[in-house]
Amino acid sequence: MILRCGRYELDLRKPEVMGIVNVTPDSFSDGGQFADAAAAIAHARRMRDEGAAIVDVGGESTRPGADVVPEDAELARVLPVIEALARDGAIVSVDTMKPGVMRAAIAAGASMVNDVRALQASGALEAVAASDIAVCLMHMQGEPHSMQAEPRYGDVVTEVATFLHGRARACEAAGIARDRIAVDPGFGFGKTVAHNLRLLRELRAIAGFGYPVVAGLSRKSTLGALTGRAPGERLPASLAAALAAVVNGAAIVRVHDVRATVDALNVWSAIHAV
Ligand code: 9MG
Repeated sequence: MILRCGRYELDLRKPEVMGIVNVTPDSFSDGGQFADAAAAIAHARRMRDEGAAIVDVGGESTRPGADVVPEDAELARVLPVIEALARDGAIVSVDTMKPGVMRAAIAAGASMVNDVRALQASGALEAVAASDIAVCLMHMQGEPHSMQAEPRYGDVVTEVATFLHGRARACEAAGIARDRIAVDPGFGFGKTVAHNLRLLRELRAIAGFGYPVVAGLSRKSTLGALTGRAPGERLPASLAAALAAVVNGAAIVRVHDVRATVDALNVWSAIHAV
């Protein structure tokens, strides 16, 4: 399977890693905007050296309770980072929900949009359709500030799969070719531990539609609930979750710890090489 990301083609016959680059004040704290950008660029370059195929640059946290960031502030955070990494020749994804940020990021060299709202904001679909870049459509129930209050589903797997399939079809109808689309069940976005575990166990129901599946479980609170560990101590749990996702059909895993994840996936790929 190939994912077309602008001038790049990502070969997904083997699972790949998307490295998380948060350019938010709590991430590279805090020598001011330039120092934050420089630290984020250095961090992303290290991730590429460690084997990340994609670096996902975000300037607004989607964690429950995180502050909403105005568009100009988000642009000031992410654009210098995207420009520098795109100049390096990296496949840069922009993690944003805002069509204005999508358009500016694409102009700055981003090759993918990662949208936790699956391009449902007014103008988002058009922003991506007007380009040749890839999109990751993620499922979220509710809004970031309240989504973990009381998530409810009739059948979580069917509802998430139906939503993602519908959004992918809407993208295709708007002119985004099938080989530019990836989908993501959105672990932790309006989901209990039980919902997340069921989605992970039955990920094939989503992979079966034929779009590459992105899975993001790295350091998430479900892993904290299962292990009792703080976020910085969740590497073993994150590796187990990434491997479980790949075994069940994920093509890309979105992670903080690139080197360890690449090692784990290389072992898995060697076992499964024909
Ligand atoms: C931005 N963001 C946070 N968690 C995520 C996940 O699981 N998937 C994607 N695509 N983006 C995420």
